[in-house]
Amino acid sequence: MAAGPVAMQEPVCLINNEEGGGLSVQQEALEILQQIQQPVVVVTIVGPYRSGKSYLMNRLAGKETGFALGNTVESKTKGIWMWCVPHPSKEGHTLVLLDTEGLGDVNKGDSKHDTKIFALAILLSSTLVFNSRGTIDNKAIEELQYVTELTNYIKVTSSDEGDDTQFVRFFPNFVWAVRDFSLELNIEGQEVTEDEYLEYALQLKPGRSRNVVEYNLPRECIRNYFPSRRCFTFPVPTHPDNMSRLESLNPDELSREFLRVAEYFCKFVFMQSEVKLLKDGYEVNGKVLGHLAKMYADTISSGGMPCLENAVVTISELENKAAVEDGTRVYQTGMEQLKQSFPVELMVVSAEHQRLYTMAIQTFMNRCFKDDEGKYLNSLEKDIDQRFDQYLHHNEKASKKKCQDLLTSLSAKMTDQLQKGFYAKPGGYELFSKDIESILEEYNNQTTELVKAEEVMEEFVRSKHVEAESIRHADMKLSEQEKQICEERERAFLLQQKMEAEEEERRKLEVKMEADRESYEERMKQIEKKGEEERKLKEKEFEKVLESKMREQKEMLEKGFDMKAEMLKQEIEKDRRKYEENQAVQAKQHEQMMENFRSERQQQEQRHQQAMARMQQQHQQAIAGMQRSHQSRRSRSGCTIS
Ligand SMILES: Nc1nc2c(ncn2[C@@H]2O[C@H](COP(=O)(O)OP(=O)(O)OP(=O)(O)O)[C@@H](O)[C@H]2O)c(=O)[nH]1
Ligand SMILES: [Mg+2]
Repeated sequence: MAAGPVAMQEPVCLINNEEGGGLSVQQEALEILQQIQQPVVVVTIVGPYRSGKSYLMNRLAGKETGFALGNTVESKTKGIWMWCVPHPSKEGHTLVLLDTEGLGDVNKGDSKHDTKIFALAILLSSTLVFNSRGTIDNKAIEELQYVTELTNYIKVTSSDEGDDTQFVRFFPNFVWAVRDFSLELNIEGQEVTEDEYLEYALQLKPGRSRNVVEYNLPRECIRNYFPSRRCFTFPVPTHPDNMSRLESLNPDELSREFLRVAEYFCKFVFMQSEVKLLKDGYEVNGKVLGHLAKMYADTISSGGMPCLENAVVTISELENKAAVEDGTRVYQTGMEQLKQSFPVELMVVSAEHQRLYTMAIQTFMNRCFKDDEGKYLNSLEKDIDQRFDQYLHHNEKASKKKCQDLLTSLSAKMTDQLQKGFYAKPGGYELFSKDIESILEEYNNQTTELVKAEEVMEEFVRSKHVEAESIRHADMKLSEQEKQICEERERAFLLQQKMEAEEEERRKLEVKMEADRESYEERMKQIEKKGEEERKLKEKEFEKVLESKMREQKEMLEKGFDMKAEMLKQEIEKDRRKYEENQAVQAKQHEQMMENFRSERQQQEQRHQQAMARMQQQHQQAIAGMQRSHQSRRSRSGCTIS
């Protein structure tokens, strides 16, 4: 499972207000987010200043204190503060709580700043809590006027400035927390739920007068942008005398009803808040949230408009690069461990390569997204392939050294005897041959399955050939014919050894070919799986939007807003067309990527076949050459050895 959240004892500032109106992301917060590999659920609270936001966030964090509260009329929280805690009910997830600066503080005198904070809150969260006091009346909704300005602060694609029809795809779920609520939930004599109360407050008025348009605008924005809306009404938490020391009160000093609603609210937020998603449904982890915060804050601060699609592209590049590094690390760490025990059998290297390759590709796939052309996967493939070759080479080197050392030690006595001329006597050739034989027998026993064993043995036998020849030549015990028989035997043995060494090379190539074939199959399997997952994510995102828009359209139709319903109908049709076009493009791109991998594989296979054919040809030429020289010597000497 991904690394857990950083144990944060208290919140830190994520986005700071700079002098001159800028907003800057704080390094300390980014470093914390960097370490969070888990998917994040981001809950942000916004709302008028001095409305109890920080207090409610502390309850979500399960603590009495944390986000600083102010007891004067002056606004307390500045910028955006962050607290990352382990998610209380979703194992393996981190809950990121963002507390924001209060909106509407007249002393600030800069309503644009408020809209920027509001836009950032929306861009970063998966659940947005709007916190206000009293009731949801027109004044409260006017306090949410920032929603009407979001088209100036957020765009979905680089070309659609001012188009808000796609906001619903990316916007968080919306929760309205009404504090110090003292009314009865009763509308026109009917008891209603809190959610019905909210929906009632968001109803549109018929007509086209300026007043009606102004009245409807924020309501329409809320209805159209936020796919899900919920409401919680909190009573006053305690006696007014206690209010200034709310943080230090015991539970029995708090109103029971307040505690009940607070608990219900927290439970809802924990259970229903989803993981923050990027466009096309990719899950955001702490690291990506950090990138997003930096990108969005920098853009907004410099007067630009964050573009969600561009952000996804930038982040996918960063993440895909990191995914390649993750994959490489998994492979390399494992292979380095095996390297400790080099030399090992070729099959052991190959099996470990295969196991780690699969793990590396899986690791890559878990993190990568929008690698539509397979560019990053390809680079991981190439990197692993190169490393595999290097490890094979290291193993061969170690193996060769082991074989050489073994032969040196096994032949030490013989070398000594050679130097002392021990074999320079009648019958010396037989003694020499026997010694060589027993050295080779022992060598074979100890090097079964070691790579390069045959090659090293061939080198050894070849190196002793000159000495064998002079001992044979000088051996008075041998007749001329016997000498010739011995020479033929030596040559046959050398030929045999050369063939063994070549066979060893061929086996190596075969193992590599098999490894490449398995890797290819694994890769294709994983690409198919990833493609299917990505398709499903997009489908889910589209269905969510569709459901939200259809619900709205139905309501508009029922309430007699025919024109709005018709507009929504057209919007839905346009969305569907776009979605289908997009899916078709995606499918084509996916097929193209598969095709590229298939053709690369064919080329690789061809290269292997050619190498194999070359080897076989060289092998046959070597045999033919040996046979020719064998025959010519036979005809010259009249030797009868067959
Ligand atoms: N009446 C009332 N007061 C509350 C409630 N919750 C907190 N307070 C008090 O209101 C004051 C402000 O609370 P904060 O949580 O700091 O409010 P805030 O919205 O974060 O304020 P800013 O950061 O300045 O925007 C503190 O004295 C709290 O004790 C509540 O539900 N009702
Ligand atoms: Mg506050």
